[in-house]
Amino acid sequence: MFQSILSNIAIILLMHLTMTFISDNHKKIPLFFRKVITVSLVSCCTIILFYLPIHLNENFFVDMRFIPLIFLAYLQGWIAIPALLIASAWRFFMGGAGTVPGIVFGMALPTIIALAFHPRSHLKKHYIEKISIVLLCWIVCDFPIIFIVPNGWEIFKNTALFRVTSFIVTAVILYIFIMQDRQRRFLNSQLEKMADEDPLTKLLNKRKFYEVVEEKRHTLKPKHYIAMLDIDHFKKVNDTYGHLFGDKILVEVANILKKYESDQLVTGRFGGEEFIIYLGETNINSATNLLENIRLDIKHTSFPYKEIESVSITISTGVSEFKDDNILEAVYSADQNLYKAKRSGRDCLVGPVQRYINEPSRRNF
Ligand code: GH3
Ligand code: MG
Repeated sequence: MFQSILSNIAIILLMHLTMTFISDNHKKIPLFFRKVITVSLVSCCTIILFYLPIHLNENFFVDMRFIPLIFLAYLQGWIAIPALLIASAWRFFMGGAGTVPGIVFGMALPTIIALAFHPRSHLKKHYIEKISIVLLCWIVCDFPIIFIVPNGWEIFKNTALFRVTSFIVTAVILYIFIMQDRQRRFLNSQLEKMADEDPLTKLLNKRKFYEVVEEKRHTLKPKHYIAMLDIDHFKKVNDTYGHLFGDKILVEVANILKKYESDQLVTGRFGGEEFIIYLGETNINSATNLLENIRLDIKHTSFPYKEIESVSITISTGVSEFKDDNILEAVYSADQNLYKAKRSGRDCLVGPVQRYINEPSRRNF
């Protein structure tokens, strides 16, 4: 009997390991296929359990078939229904004396109970409630033995403690594994974010920006441009209004840049008050027009300071085109053009065709 229980647990944990692998690779698998794989895994696991019976006496055997189904129903909701239908159909075609009770009490009712509790599954510390669900499922599954099987009360009485213990121990182990896994995935995603994102503006940092651009430049529009944007006289903003207000402006500027993000426009924080943009465009004119829109958008945005004053800033932009060369060379050329923009009075854009635009800013620092 112990061997059978352990083999049931092993199959359930194998299912969990496979699910973990799918979740770890969720970015590579489209959502629809992930759902299909989940349903297939849970129904397969349930079906395999039919073939690993736990004998309660010579003629009567059970298994832990409802565990995969109730976990799926409790944690993921309605997706458990197709898994239940597949497993039920399989059990039906297997035939035998216990077919209907095996489907109704062994799988369908426990799955419905778990589904009813699904909206509460996000409540983390309600352990008593979670154990009660397993207990309730066990009662629904095993109680009918008393009435259906000859000598049922004796069988139920002799096996109740052993059955309930095995269900609860299996459910607790599985739940701990699932929660630990979720925690690990959450921490991994946080780490990934921290490694890729600038913590203040939430734009891509320099390293991730280069990585994304290297991927994009081989797939997108025929021409590729890099723009460096630098806030004019930002030191004076800090000196006048304080660094915290300076930070607020950096965040707001980043939010303006994010509005323009698309498949062919990637933004990042280069460092300090410098931002970097990649554009996949058809020609320099469309790239320049877009960058000019961004420059004017920032220029015409007011940043309220303590509700008593409205501060405006300007930016200077340097643009370069990059072809098959190293991205760092394109960044270098854009930076050179940015210095030209600064030297020619700021609040303007300098590109590969030496286009200068200069307008009086609302407030000059
Ligand atoms: P220019 O028009 O020539 O670019 O003048 P500038 O004052 O903007 O340039 P400068 O290089 O002299 O000064 C940049 C300032 O940006 C100095 C620094 O305090 C500020 N800065 C850099 N990073 C941050 C930041 O994360 N937060 C804040 N508040 N200020 C920053
Ligand atoms: Mg500056």
